[in-house]
Amino acid sequence: MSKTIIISNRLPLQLKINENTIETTPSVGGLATGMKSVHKQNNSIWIGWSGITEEEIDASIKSDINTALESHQCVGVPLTQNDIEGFYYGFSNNTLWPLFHYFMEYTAFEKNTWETYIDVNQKFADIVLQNLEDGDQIWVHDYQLLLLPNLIRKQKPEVSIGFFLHIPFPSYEVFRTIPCREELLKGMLGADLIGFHTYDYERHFLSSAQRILGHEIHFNNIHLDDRIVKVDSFPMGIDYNKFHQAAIEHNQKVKEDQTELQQEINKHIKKGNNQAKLILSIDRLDYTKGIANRLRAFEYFLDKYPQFRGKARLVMLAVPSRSNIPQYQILKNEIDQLVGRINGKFAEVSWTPIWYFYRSMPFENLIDLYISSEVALLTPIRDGMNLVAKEYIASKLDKKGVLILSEMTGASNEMSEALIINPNNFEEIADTLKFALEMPEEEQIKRNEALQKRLQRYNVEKWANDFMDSLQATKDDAIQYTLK
Ligand code: ADQ
Repeated sequence: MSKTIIISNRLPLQLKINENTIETTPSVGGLATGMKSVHKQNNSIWIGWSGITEEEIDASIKSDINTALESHQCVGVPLTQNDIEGFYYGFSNNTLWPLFHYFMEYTAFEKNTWETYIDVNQKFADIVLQNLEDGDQIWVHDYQLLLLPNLIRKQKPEVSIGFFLHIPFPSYEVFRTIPCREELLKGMLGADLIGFHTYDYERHFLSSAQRILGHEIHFNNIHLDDRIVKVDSFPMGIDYNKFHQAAIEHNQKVKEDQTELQQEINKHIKKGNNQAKLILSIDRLDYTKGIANRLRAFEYFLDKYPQFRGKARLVMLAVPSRSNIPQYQILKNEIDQLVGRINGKFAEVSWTPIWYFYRSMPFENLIDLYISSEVALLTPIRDGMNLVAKEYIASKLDKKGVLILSEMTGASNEMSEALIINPNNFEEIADTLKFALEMPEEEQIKRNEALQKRLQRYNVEKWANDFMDSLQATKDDAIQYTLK
């Protein structure tokens, strides 16, 4: 029986080795949750890195690790410390990530990390080829594996390959600056179907393929010498029911069963009419997410509208990420200083303007925060999609709450009922915050009703199925085309 092979940099589970026992826990990220519906089918395997380098694995437990992975339909790609340095921290996150998010000043072009990126993509290809059988479909994910589609295609010309990019694809003028631009495009064009979150990213990619490689484009098809590659947009949804259900369970909890965080929130904030409203922000600590901007805009808001001092509080959760890359350390220091300065400037005995958490929180607490906050303020400078915006809305059972969302996120294209802002315009953010905090409940409900309907319909399962159906259709068309 043919199967689907999902490939991403990381496997959808975390491994923990204690002495001689191996524990696995599922990963929480957007991609892992998103692909669950495809992966849970019996005829699918997931190939990726386990999160533990070869140097960290004792030879005596290697086979136990493989068995543990196998029981979750996973296959590990063995990577060394050197691979991770050059491929993950180096070329993926010090070159592609900043460049694709328009942070050109952070983009390093280094020959050695590029070479490791090629080697590691080849390691992934080798494992895929070892597991590939006739009739299998392949779905490759994200910017760490741009070369993989073509590496597989070269060995297996007939195989069906889909590729999805989770981050923005930049405009041609930005993309053309990278020395290995041709190799990257050729790598991606090994796929039959290339998917992006938005129509804009799709157009940028088509324009680069045309202008850099000189390919002919008809609508969204790229004509290669021997094949046609289809390019399309597939805006990723969320597991709507998971968030909706979690919110129901949250609301059913009696006081004693509530999380400590929820009890604290209740104690400090929800004090009858005199309550301070919560403004929530959640992101990985990343310069693309506009966290420093958000803090400055919040400071400006408290300066411009002093009537909100003591009446509104920013709850900011920043999840540690890539903390051994210098830019991330610099950003962490900047945020620490900003939070300290703003809290020092405005705090009163009974009110601190910002609650700042720098850590990962369990899912239960994420739900506490989504449900308890009157406003979500998400201000990325660039973001492929932004799932937090969708999760916030899905968790609002009573449909009350206001989403303020940056126009630089992919999600803003589908969420026009949210309050859409330019993350660089502090004046606009401050005015929108005031507007959000004063928005009548009927209007909140009306906006969220429309948003929820859409999120429920275009959920992550639909996203994955649409992509797979389109991949199948592309392959069928290609067969027809060759027969003609
Ligand atoms: P990310 O940059 O990681 O994803 P995002 O889309 O917001 O950004 O997804 C983050 C996910 O992590 C959410 O599902 C959220 O619930 C979860 N999460 C955040 N904080 C958490 C915490 N403290 N504990 C547990 N879970 C937490 C990349 C791209 C995005 C794109 C996604 C999916 O950068 O633009 O939307 O992939 O394609």
